[in-house]
Amino acid sequence: MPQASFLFPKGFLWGTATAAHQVEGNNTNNSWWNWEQQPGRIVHGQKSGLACDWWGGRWQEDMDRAVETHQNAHRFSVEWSRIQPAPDRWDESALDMYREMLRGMHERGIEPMVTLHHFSDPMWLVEQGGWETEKVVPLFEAYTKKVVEALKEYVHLWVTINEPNVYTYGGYLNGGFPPGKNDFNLAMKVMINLARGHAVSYRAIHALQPDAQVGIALNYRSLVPAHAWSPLDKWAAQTQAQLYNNIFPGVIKTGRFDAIIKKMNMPEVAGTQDFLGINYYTRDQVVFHLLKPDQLFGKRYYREGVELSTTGFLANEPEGMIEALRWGASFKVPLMVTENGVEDSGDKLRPRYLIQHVHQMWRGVTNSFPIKGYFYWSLVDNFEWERGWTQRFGLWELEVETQVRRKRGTVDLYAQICQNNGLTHDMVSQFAPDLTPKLFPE
Ligand code: IFM
Repeated sequence: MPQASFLFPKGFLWGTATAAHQVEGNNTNNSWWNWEQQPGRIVHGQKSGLACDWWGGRWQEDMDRAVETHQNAHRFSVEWSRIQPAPDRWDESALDMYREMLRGMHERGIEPMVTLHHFSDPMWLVEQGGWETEKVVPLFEAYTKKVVEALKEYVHLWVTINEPNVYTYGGYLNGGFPPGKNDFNLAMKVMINLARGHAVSYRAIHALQPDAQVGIALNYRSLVPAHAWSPLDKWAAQTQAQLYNNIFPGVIKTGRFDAIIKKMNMPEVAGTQDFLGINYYTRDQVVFHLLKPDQLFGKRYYREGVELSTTGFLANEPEGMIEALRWGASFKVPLMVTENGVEDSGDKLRPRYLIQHVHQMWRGVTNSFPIKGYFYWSLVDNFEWERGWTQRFGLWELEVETQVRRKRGTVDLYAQICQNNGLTHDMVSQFAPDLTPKLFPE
């Protein structure tokens, strides 16, 4: 059926996502900049440096790229350490800069989605214990109020906290993120404070802007038992899913914090999401591993024979996308795919990956899952945390030293998807012909 296409509902948001520390450059006053200065923390000792130089103004040319390719939305984050450089000081000029960026997006017809916390913390907060103590909660509330008062004129969609699970386990279990600790009990304390922080932030936003839509962006990992016949692998996969995927959206829906070996009631955080943002990238096989609490009692690996990204960081597992959306739909709020993408410097896998994931998302729409938008990660190559510049997620390639951008082939595909509000037979035959018989069987 060559004329068939996979179309999305009218008003669907198609955009890309970025984060302040990864694109702005010279964020010298936060936990990640500090981490980058420590030997051995980042692959090859790489540093964020100028990043994509958005703070120097290059956000404008990148937003031109976004709009020229028919994107109608962009998700980005604001940097707490810029807005509040010291506990007793707000920097109005930083807020002015974000207002300018937001105006620039609106002028281009791009709907912004703003994330308040995307991994980086001000150093003054780190020095007070960061998210390890409950003191952070009113501080995050005050920061939220300051930002929302300044930006609400331009913003309707807010993400309070990006990937609270990755932040917690990266910083407090596997140690790749600052502060590089390995302590399950402390990790749970941090997750609980993140939930409290989210809830006060949610309420502060609504008090200032009653019609705002507020959610989190959760990193959803598809976790399947390595051996379907093994009850232990099944248990390990379920345990990991509970600890990794379910705790956070669960507690902010029901008020019940359930980390299996640490449970508590938190009624004050219940019912604090208007939408659920899902960051979906990949799927793991899980094999039981009792002596590895730091790996959440399961060893994870990619299925044999699966297509891998350039550095082997991600496996192309599009079926995990519909699984993530089905899971998301169980929370009974609208869904946004707040991130999805692949590191692929040669742009070999990206077109297939994009087509297959958008196709799975369309299956979600036809299942009546309330999916409202899709944000490809990312617009341009940017600083990929502890993996530095070794992983290239951008639609545009970035030459870091010169700041030159080069368009990758997938740009034209994504532009067509955004313009047509979906995938067509022609796009698939042009960009991933081997998928045509699978997606469009005769
Ligand atoms: O770059 C990150 C982003 O900051 C959070 N989600 C995953 C992306 C790719 O690793």
